[in-house]
Order: sequence, then structure tokens, then C-alpha cells
Amino acid sequence: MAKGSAKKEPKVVGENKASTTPFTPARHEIPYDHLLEAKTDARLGKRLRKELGDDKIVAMFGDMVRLRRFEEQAGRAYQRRKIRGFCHLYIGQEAVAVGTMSALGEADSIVTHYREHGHALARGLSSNGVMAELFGKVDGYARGKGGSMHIFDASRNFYGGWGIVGGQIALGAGVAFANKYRGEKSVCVCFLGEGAIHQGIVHESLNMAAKWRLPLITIIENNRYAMGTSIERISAVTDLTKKAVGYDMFAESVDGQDVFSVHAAVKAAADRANNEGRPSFLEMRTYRYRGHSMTDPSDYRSKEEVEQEQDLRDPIVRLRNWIVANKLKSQDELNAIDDAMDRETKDAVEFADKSEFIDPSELTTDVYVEWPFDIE
Ligand SMILES: Cc1ncc(C[n+]2csc(CCOP(=O)(O)OP(=O)(O)O)c2C)c(N)n1
Repeated sequence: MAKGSAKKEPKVVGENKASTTPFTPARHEIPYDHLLEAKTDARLGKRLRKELGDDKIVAMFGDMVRLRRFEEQAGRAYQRRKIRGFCHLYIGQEAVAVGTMSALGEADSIVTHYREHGHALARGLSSNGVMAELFGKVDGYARGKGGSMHIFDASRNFYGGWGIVGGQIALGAGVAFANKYRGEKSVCVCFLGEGAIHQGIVHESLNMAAKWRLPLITIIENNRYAMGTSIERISAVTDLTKKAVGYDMFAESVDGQDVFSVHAAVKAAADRANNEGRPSFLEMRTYRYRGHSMTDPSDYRSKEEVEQEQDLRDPIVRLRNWIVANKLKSQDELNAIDDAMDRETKDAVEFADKSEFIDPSELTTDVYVEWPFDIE
């Protein structure tokens, strides 16, 4: 679709602009039309190149490509009925996971939703282990007992993978509370979809995080649709940063298709938490290219809308273009990285296929934690 013909955001009726002004934290909304024309900010790119170095930026490209190729393979394996049950692909949202994880340290924690294969891989979990979990096999991160929605690796402070929309934020706030209680300088990042934003638990947790000054970074991955329902249909305001204003919490809308913007926003939020004891609320404006889950025909949005998002905002193409324009690597060198990721994920499918199912005698194990257990 041509730039000029992009659909305008509907005007919000009865909105009281003045109501948000006494608070400094809430930032202005980024209109969708503006995002479609957005380019990577040249100054931000230059700054991050200096801070992170060329190798790390190229590694971020490789990480995003790994996520994309992994999800494509997972989609194919699902169609071959190698993966059963629910499976929610992350294709289109790669910059959010990679930009976030690149800004965190090993001591930081992650609690997330069910669309989490990308978060797990970006956190450093192996393609083999994640794919085996999707296949329900014993070499998976939950020994095949969790499946797609419950990837978990305590050794990397990666605390799942949760299926109840919004419920994980209470766990995230609890982890942040524990970090603070122990006097550790580390944050907990909690990912939610925008569909979770009106759940009561989200508001109870945001309030406590602000009141107790917990090192919690709440990331709303606003991909515009909760299953088949658009954010415009369910929310009185489409600027989700306004939800955090009532808790006097720092809030910002971020271009979630630009890995640099995501990295910078999360890094600033981690510094804010560690240095000032202030939680943050980041709304990442992103988009998913596939349906809600593998069984969703995606007929609630137009083909043109999806194509427009892919053509103008694809996060991988955007970083690829920036890397080539700034001469960090050539197109051919980036293609070689892509090929390597393609091989890695195909190998992961083979690995998962060969891995065994758990013995049926284990079906009732791992349900409860054995008592007594150690509490640090
Ligand atoms: C409390 C609760 N209500 C309903 C559901 C069913 N459900 C599963 S996913 C989903 C949509 C959530 O959308 P969003 O939070 O925007 O995340 P996305 O799938 O877009 O990543 C719903 C309603 C659920 N899992 N939990």
C-alpha cells in the first residue's frame, strides 16, 4: 500500500488530555502511521555501535535470524504433526526479544507469556533443547512435559512460559521483590501481550511494583491483536503507556520493530531500576506476521495490512540494511550467517525427532516439589 493511503488512527472521543499532564512518566503515543515510515535513527545507531561494538550488533542480527528460521521450522514440524497441542509463533516480533535480552545481564530474570520460543532462544537456551520441548521429548527444557508454552531454564533465570493471560506479572513482581529483598542489583523483565492489559492482576502488580519500588520492567508486546481482537476494539485508549500513569510509573512507547530502540529502552529501564529503584512500563509496538496460533486462519485482518507491515517494518530487513549501509558486513556475509542459522534449526528438528518421549512411569513425577527443599 502506498504511504499516503495508510489508514489513519481513529480519533479517540472524550479523551481528557489534561488528565495525564501532572505526571512526568507517561510519554506520547507513537502513531501507527508514523511507525510505518520510521527508519532506524542514525544517531541512535551511531551511539550503539560505539557502546556495543560491531561484533555484538552482527550477533544481534544472527540472533534475530535464528528466531525466524527456528519458528519457520517449528511451523513446518507442526504441519507434519510432529508438534501437537498449542503452538504460537513469534515471527515478526524478533526485535523485541533480541533487543531486550541484549540489554540484560546474566543475573537478571525473565518471566514471560506462552509466545516465548523467541525469548528463550534470545536468552541463550539452545535450539535443540527448545525444539525438543516443542516435540514433547525428553531432551527438552521441561523434559517434554511442558511443551511450547512452558519453556523454563532456572540456570539462566528464565522462569517460563505461562499460559494464563496476564497471570505471569504477579510472578514477575515476586521475582523482582526477591531480588530487592536479597539486596541484589538485578531486574526482572516480565513480558505480556497487549491483550493482558485489562486483567486485574496486571494493575494490582503494577501498583505494588511502584509502591514498593521493585526492579520490575514490564514489557507489553503490542502486536495489535489478542487472538482475533484488535486493540482498538477492546481498549478505551490505544496509547497503552497511559495505563501506567495511575501508578506514577515511567512509561514509554517504543518502536518494537527496531532492535536498537528496544535495546536502548530496556537498558535505560534496567539502569533506572538498579540506580533509582524505579520500575518501568515499556509498550513495544510490534506485529505478528502469522496467526495467533497454528490453527488460526487470521481472517480478522486484511492481507494488505500484513504485507504492509512485512514490506515496511520487518525488523530483520531493517537491521540488515543498517549493517550493510554502515559497512559492518556485506550482503553476502549476512547471507552466510542466515545459512548457518538455517542449518542450526534444521539440525534441531532432526535432534528433536530422534529424542525419546519420557517413560510413561514418569507421568506423575515433577508435579510437586519434594519436601524438604532448600530455600536460600
Ligand atoms: C485469563 C485468560 N483468559 C483467556 C485466555 C485465552 N487466550 C489465550 S491467548 C489469548 C489472547 C492474548 O493476546 P495477547 O495478550 O495480546 O498476546 P498475543 O497472543 O498477541 O501474543 C487469550 C484470550 C487465557 N489463556 N487466559
